[in-house]
Amino acid sequence: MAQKTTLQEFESVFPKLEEALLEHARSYKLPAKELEWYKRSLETNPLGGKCNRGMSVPDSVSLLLGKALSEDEYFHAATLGWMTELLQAFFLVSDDIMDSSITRRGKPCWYRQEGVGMVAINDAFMLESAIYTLLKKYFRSHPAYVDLLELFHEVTYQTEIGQLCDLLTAPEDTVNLDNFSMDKYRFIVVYKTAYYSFYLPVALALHQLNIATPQNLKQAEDILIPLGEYFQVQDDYLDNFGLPEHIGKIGTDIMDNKCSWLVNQALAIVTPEQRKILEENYGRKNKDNEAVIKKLYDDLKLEQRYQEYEEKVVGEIRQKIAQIDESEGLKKEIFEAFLGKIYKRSK
Ligand code: DMA
Ligand code: MG
Ligand code: MG
Ligand code: MG
Repeated sequence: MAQKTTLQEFESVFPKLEEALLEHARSYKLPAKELEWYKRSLETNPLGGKCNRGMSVPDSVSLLLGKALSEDEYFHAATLGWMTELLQAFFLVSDDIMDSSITRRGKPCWYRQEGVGMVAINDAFMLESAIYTLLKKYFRSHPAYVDLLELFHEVTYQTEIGQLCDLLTAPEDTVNLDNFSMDKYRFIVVYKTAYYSFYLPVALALHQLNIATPQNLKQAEDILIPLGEYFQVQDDYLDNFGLPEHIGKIGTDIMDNKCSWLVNQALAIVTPEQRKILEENYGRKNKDNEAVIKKLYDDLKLEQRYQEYEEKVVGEIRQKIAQIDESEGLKKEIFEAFLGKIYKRSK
């Protein structure tokens, strides 16, 4: 029988990885002050989240094996999970700068913390480097070492082209609603979110067990990418309709001129008068303009439209899961576990 990990068990692996990263920095004789800085970044940025992505690596490995993991199997799976969380930390530190965000996980964003500022850019790079330090230390002799390396590189690139498109579709000084479309939206969210959040953990689990094939990787991708798209629609919905106490962050999409799911839905149903309201208030760095858009979203009943979307897309994803051919080595429960964690989420 497979066994699900707990946040406590998963977090208990981190101190050993942190020590390995600090030891690696010490081997370069990094001075004490900078070592302390790196430690502070490592203890702030990868921690404090739900760890859904990271924990899904040991959970998937356990489901693939159909048994509870040995201590060594768990350690390696959790290490791959923490590498996913380090990748996420690297993206979030930089995303919060680029999105001018205020809070993350209920605290000020890293770049807004005491004395940090733009040093955060270098801290983001160092969080990315930490992935490869750990990969080398713990997987150098694993038969899938090169596959794991290439996977992290490819998924990083995919996330970066998604972020590029997200940013260039949301210029700070010019609002042009004609730049938005659901096709553009899909490109952005599939690349900026779905690959690293959903495909990566399952691909890592398959590689850890040396059972990845082009077939099962493709099967996993065909379900996990739509699942990741749904997850980012939820993120966009919660940016406006979620409670900061729940989501740990304050929404910025309206002021940031983002090609969000909500604005695309609004554009599909507005009257010419309402479109004018959008044109005159969207993407302005001003609370009053933002309030006008929030009111418009309420008038357009976007909350209800989101709930209809959610039921429809979840039905489609459940169907896809039911159709999986498990003879390629995958297990339906892997995908059911992901869906169960995000369905109707409020944080
Ligand atoms: C999320 O986009 C994508 C990455 C790569 C962090 P986002 O800016 O909507 O995320 P958040 O709402 O968490 O700032
Ligand atoms: Mg953001
Ligand atoms: Mg962003
Ligand atoms: Mg968001």
